[in-house]
Amino acid sequence: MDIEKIKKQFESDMAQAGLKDLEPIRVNYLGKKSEIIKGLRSLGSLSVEERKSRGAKLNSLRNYIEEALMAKKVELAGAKEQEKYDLTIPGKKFEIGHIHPVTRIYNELFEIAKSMGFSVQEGPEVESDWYSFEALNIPKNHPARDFADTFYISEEVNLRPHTSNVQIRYMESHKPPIRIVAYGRTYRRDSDMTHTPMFHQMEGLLVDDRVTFADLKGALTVLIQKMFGEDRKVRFRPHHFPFTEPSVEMDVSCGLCGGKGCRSCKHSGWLEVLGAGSVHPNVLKNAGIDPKKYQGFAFGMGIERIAMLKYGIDDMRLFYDNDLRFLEQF
Ligand code: 2NM
Repeated sequence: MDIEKIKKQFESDMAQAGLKDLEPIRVNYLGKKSEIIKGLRSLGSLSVEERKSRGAKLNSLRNYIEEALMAKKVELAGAKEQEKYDLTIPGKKFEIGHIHPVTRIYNELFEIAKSMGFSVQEGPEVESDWYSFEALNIPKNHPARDFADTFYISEEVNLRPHTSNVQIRYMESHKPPIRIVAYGRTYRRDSDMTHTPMFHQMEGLLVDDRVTFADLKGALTVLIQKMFGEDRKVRFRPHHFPFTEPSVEMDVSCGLCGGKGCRSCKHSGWLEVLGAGSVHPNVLKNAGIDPKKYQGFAFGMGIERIAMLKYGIDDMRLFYDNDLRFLEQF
């Protein structure tokens, strides 16, 4: 048996081999009946000298063939993989999540409120008639209590229509001075361009023993100018809420036209941002605080509404469609 001849023959077989040919080649050269294996088996019949030199040559050829087969297999399999994929196609963008615009507004408001000494509080979304209405000085015949406006679980239990329940509960369990903002989901039976049945609020409450309407105006001016920009003007218009007296609505000057009037501000130059007022004595009393000793101011705002003004969004329902083309813009 000529070892060099076997090697040459192997190399020429390998040169034309495809993936399917490798196993027959292996059997042919390294199988039980192959020259090499038979040669290795019959070493015992040789002299010690011959056995050493022939054994070494046969083993080295066997190793060479094994390695060559392995290398060829990797090479051919790799080529086959490449046929399956078009490596010139550009990579896909890796999509990562976004902070929802409502969460972004909340985070900004919380930071501002905390910097002004307010702590952030939350409370139940399913609430009793007392905390949603009665304690807030909202009379039984008030339109807000109508079945058409509020989601009722029963006559006594509702989905809170505002977060004011949190302020009442907080006043019950804490003595003044009180400085809190309440936040969370609220529910009203409304659905159009500017209302969704579930929406978010942040309400603030300050109670102490020498609180005036000037404190309300000063604090809310700081809050809104930090939120929208120091260059924006603010104004307060008289309003009515059952839980505050006197009550106001607060406007910020339109950022698009600078107050001159445009489509965005309905040609008034102003955008409504929140409602506020001095806490009604009945509300303080209902929450266990003596209205002769203490006064306070409170305010409330809709988060989606603030986000719409800040980002120029015209349809509130977009916040809850979960369309990534919308959400990705924030
Ligand atoms: C508003 C407007 C004015 C308000 C009042 C209270 C409480 F509980 F202290 F009485 N919380 N929030 C309030 C006052 C909310 O939203 C437009």
